[in-house]
Amino acid sequence: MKERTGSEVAKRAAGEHAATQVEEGMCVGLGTGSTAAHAIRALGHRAANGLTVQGIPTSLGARAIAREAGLSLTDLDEGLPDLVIDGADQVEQAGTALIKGGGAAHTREKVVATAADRVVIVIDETKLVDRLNRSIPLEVLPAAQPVVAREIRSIGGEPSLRAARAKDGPVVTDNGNLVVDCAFGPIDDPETLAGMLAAMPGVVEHGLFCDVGDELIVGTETGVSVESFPLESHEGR
Ligand code: A5P
Repeated sequence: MKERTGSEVAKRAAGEHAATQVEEGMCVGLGTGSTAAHAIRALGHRAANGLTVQGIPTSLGARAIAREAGLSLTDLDEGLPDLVIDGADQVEQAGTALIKGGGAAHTREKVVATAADRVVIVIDETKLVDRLNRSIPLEVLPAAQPVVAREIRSIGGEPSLRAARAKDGPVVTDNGNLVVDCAFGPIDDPETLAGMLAAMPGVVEHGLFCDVGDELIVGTETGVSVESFPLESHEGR
């Protein structure tokens, strides 16, 4: 579930830095969320100043921001992205794992990231943790929700159907499915958990991304740091 953390200044620093990596003629996957939105708007400015670029949005939200920014849009049928710029809800300080799906867009985000040559993750520094401990969002077929909930409990998780804020009933994704947020406490072995979640019938996609990112841009109040995955732990970062 979405908790707003981190300053807009830090998110903007990360997003705008990522947008500088886009080169003439590229096809760019456009991530979802407030940090990726800064990258999309910065790309819109660059396009207005002559950069030729095409975007593949990962959600209806990203699509709306990209259209407002004046970007040309395309889809995976027309070509695969050279680069994806996307946010995350939590990132392991050391390793390759991160959690996405706070905006219920993780299925398309994972598809576009998997299709891309390079994946750039943009976050503010509040998202970095020693061990992942947020709930993992699952996109679930509506008819499968009770079965998935039982399976999650059987592996020690606590499932919670995500409720909509401005509508009665649950969140419905861009793909017409439900979102079940699953609390597991601190996650020691994200790869193993990712495999278990992926194997559950009715789970369209889970929000654990292991070994998907290539580069991490962390925004702060005063600038950015850029690292390659797998990340190394930095004391006191
Ligand atoms: C969308 O489903 C998520 O995966 C987002 O990428 C994530 O929630 C990051 O959003 P913010 O940049 O708004 O924190």
